[in-house]
Amino acid sequence: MKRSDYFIPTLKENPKEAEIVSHRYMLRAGMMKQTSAGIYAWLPLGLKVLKKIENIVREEQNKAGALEVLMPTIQPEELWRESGRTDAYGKEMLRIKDRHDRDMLYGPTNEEMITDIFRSYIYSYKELPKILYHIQWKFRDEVRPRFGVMRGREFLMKDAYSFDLTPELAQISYQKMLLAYVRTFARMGVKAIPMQAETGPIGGKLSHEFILLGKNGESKVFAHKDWMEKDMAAPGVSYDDTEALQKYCDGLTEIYAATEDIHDPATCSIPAEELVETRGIEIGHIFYYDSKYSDSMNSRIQNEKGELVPWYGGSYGIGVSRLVGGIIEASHDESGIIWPEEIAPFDVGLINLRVGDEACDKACKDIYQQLQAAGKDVLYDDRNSGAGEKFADMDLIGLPWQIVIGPKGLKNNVAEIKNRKTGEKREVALSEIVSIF
Ligand code: P5A
Repeated sequence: MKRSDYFIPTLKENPKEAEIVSHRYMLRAGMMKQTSAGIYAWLPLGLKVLKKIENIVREEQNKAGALEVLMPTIQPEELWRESGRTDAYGKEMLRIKDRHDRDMLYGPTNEEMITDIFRSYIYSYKELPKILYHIQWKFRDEVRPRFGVMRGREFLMKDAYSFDLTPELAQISYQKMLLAYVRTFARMGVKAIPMQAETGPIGGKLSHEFILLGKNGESKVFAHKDWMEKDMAAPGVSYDDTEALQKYCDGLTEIYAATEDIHDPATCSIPAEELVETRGIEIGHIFYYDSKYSDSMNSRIQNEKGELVPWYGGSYGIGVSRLVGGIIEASHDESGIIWPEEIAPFDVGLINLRVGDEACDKACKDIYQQLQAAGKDVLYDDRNSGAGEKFADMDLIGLPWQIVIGPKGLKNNVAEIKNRKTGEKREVALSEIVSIF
């Protein structure tokens, strides 16, 4: 993509309303624009990152055996009357009346709707287990939307729902999602710790929050001091091997963190001297809610004996839009964002230091075309502006690699290559550039 054809409205000044670094950088890098408090329009660069995150979430859900559906954002309130949750979200729930005066709402979550879908079609234990998920916008009229996409009113969530015949089988679905989450976040280049948590308005018996540790986190947490070194992704464990899955989940307790509210660090399974206090951002939350929605919404299935029995379920959320901000919180420096490779909006940035100079233009065009032919997504800064501005913009946008082409280097047939994360720069012969990436 040529920068001159693209749309990245970068800002030089720090926007006043942005209190934390991710919000500042998202606005300054022209990734999104606020349209109402806590509601954002995603601009091309921001949308690219959002889609990359969404796709990793989707691929890992599919690998764990979850099936994708797409439910609407607008729901009939009737379903919530059945579950008895009409008031569970209080003023956070945005209620709407349609032209026939029917009570509708913009969904803050989808337990009721998925239960209604399930009970309409699935009657026998033979069709279980099932995990259904979707990636859809939610609305919660937060009292204090803040920190940009981190606490929005409209936000993108991946929410999955599991259905099993017994509580024991439901545990396996829960464990599958737990492992899928660890793998999902590892692919995004961030480490999130599963931490036992309260179930809140979702209800139920067991829940884990996935906490991305960082100094701007909303809640205070305690984690094992070696949390960064502990490998959690469990490469050998298969989703079909229930024994290995169980063992894996049991093993995780050694790095569980605890929040101030829920666990007194003194009661945590980790000895006090091995705990460190830090802050965290909740990027995912999983719940086991037993037969709560099966019972309240009168949804029954047949067991092996032909009896009508409840099913046991859980729900599993990931804050997809929150992750964009969360990852920036975890990966940035004073010049801007440092995207982990898998979610970077482009693979490489190409800077032409002297637009209009025949040799520079030609070398850039050649490298741009060669990289594209090799399947790389390149952002080519071909604007006729100063070198300082181009460097600053490229650092702010945070692509993993930069290639800089200028008249000096071209005399020796070389370009400068910079790694955004390490800052390391080196000269590379023009003919070798493509083979590096
Ligand atoms: C789990 C899936 C649920 O709603 N029902 C379906 C369950 N859980 S949750 O913890 O309330 O939300 C799941 C994740 O969504 C993100 N999130 C938000 N992101 C941005 N702005 C918000 N206002 C917001 N509220 C929740 C979080 O990442 C949370 O873990």
